Amino acid sequence: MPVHNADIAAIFEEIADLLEIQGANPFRVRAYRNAARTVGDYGRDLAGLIAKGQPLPKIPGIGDDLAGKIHEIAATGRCSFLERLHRELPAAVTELLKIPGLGPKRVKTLYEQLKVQTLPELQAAAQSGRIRELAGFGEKTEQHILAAIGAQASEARRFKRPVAAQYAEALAAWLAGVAGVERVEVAGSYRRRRETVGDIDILVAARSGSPVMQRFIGYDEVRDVLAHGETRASVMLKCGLQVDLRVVEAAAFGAALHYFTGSKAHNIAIRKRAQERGLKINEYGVFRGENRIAGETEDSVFAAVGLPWIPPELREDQGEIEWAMRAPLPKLVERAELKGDLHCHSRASDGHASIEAMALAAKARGLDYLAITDHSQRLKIAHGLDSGQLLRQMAEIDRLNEKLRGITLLKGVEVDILADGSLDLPDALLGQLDLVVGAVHSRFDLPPARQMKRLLTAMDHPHFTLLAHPATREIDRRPALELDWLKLIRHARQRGCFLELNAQPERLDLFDIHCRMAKEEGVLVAINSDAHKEADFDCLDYGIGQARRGWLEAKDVLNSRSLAQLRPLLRRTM
Ligand code: DGT
Ligand code: CA
Ligand code: CA
Repeated sequence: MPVHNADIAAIFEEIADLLEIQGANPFRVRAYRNAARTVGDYGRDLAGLIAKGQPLPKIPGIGDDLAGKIHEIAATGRCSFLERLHRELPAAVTELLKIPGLGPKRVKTLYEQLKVQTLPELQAAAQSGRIRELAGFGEKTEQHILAAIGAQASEARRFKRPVAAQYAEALAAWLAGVAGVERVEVAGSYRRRRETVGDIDILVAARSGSPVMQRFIGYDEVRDVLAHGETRASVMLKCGLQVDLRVVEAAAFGAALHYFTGSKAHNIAIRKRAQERGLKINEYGVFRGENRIAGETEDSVFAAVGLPWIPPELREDQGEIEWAMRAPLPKLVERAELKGDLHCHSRASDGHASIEAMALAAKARGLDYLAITDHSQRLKIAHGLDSGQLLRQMAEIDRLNEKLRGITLLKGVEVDILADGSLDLPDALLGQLDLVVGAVHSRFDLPPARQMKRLLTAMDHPHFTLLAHPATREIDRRPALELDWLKLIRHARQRGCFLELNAQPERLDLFDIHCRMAKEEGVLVAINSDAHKEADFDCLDYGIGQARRGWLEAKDVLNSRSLAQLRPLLRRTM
């Protein structure tokens, strides 16, 4: 079995989790987490290089010790250090980490104080009310745990966008090359740009006799063929992702694309409209009696039921059909409309590149401005900057701005919002920056009312500009804060602050519904990469997908403004 970078990354991530449960030094834990990310995102196949006898390239954050482990994993598929950790801890403990809201710290407490090692033991402990007694847990957490165990049992695993994209795009490109194939489109939740997908749905238009079905089930990454007929098949890939394929004739492609794009709720609402007009609609077309009156394009399908084409991101039966009947649909924001990025890190805190390198990477991706927002001092684990370091960085940015052409750097900081809502750097200093990005990185467990107060107090600060990743959720890892969103958004408007849509694919925070709420309340959203290295600017595209699901247009997006338009918006007047 070949070892992929993702396999190495998964081993490092597991080591970090187990070390944290053991209470190891946080810097050591962080080193493994960073290494997991770096290796996972690394473009070239490391095991392949090693197999060819080539030396490992110099990778930031990968020292001799980690390089040695990469060699071992590449050669054997195993890591003796991880195996040692496994011997020191019961195997099932890592299962507990899969419950959203249970990080290594809490798992450690559960394991040490309640001897909880498995999911059934966790469920029993929650049901008998023993978990709420533990320091830092409470009744709410206990209920969350029970709900999460229930949800996990009922819902199969979902995949985040980068993994889904990697497999879907490669497979679609491969199918496009098969003889007789006229069109290929990835449909389903992937096309609707949901933040995670349950499976991949691929639609192909092919001439009769095309070997596309055979080629699909023979694809290199296929582990099992789950079902296989003339026009449809389902396979399980080696990575655990299921792919459904439908093959149709070109004359039905639009109808099939609409049907398999979904969502199911949207489809049902459209079918009802068709029935009201005496029409029948299915994946083969729109029919009046026996006559197919539409089906070759999606446009024709919508037109047959009296609607304009609706972008896939809106097809959730969340009012898009009613809206389209009354008024033009929003012209959803596109990646090319972003003029800058207001949140990124450099080597000065936990980023991997110099400020100049980040600036050049942003420029190469068509951005006109970039705010450098390294962490503040409280976040020691990310080497947060103190006042002196930030002042020196501001001087460095001035020097770079004189030299750089075609991109302007803005001086910022990602300042920690402390538990009482105060900010982690002195006012006088924050006032000298172009923008202050505030973020919660600790005390996710505060009671909801105190958490709200914390955020509102932070926004009251005269220099506060932008609330980063407002819900603080990480998909599969940390649940969203329980916030009164309308109140938060209205407070932002009143204070002249903005909300971030963090484009990191494991965050995608704001949620789509809160983007839409911000738009309705007139609060601009900044779609930011939170880049920690040059390649991370490509994440902006995930943010665009989420923004489009939230009905955002360029006018609703702070960083679609030119630098000249942006500057006065960043200057707080209240
Ligand atoms: P996922 O895979 O859970 O992320 O979500 P989807 O939306 O990709 O769902 P999936 O893969 O089960 O089905 C793909 C599309 O096929 C779905 O969005 C709409 C359509 N579809 C599936 N089942 C039904 C159904 O029972 N009725 C209708 N009208 N459409 C359906
Ligand atoms: Ca799907
Ligand atoms: Ca499917």
